[in-house]
Amino acid sequence: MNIKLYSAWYCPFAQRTWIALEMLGLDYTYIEIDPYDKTEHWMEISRGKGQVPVVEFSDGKANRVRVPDSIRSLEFLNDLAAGQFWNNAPTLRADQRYWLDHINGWIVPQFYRFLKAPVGSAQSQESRTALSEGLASLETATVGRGSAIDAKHPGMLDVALFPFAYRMNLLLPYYKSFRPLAHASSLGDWFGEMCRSEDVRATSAQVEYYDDQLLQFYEPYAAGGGQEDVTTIAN
Ligand SMILES: N[C@@H](CCC(=O)N[C@@H](CS)C(=O)NCC(=O)O)C(=O)O
Repeated sequence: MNIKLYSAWYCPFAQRTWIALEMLGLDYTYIEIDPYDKTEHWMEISRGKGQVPVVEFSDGKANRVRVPDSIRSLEFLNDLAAGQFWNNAPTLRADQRYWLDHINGWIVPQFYRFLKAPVGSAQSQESRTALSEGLASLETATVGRGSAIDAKHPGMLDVALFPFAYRMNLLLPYYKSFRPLAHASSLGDWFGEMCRSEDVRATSAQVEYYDDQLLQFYEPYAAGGGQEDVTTIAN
């Protein structure tokens, strides 16, 4: 079995897939790529999407596939390893899916909107409130329940949210003087525990001065630039 992860060290979407590979205990080769450089090779690997992550799989026989997209690759890897990322009960799984859409369609875009908005602007106020409310509803509805956020038994939602929670906690206090994850809260506890996970730490260990490098990478975003499609609200 051969698994390759095409990733970029700074990318939160790719970090989801990377954390999953570690948590599921799969052997893989990490390949660093610049997704913004649309070479013919990269467009072929990414099946025309041009975005990381992409998981490339081959079992050495007839079964091979390239899976672009963070959520689709998480699903694939979880299937491959017969993992426990989804709850087995249909009702709880449906609820997990609901909150996964909430993370992708609301929390993630509001985070980027807030990061990009000029301090003091209407968009800044609006996205800050939307982000805080989005996190609060996730926390109230899911922490401690079988459907969701649980750092002791990480699943789909923990893996999907963590890379963004990490960036929120690092970038927003620095660039926007705002700390969205309160320390004394269930989400704060969840975050602390996820940060201590060996599987999570394995995905930042390769880069020296990781936090400083991330702060530098996101400087253009904090000034209103960077990738645009990440701000699209989907629900
Ligand atoms: N919806 C995609 C988003 C992935 C994404 O936006 N990746 C960024 C890097 S963080 C990328 O590859 N950008 C290159 C581009 O858009 O040209 C996913 O969940 O995997």
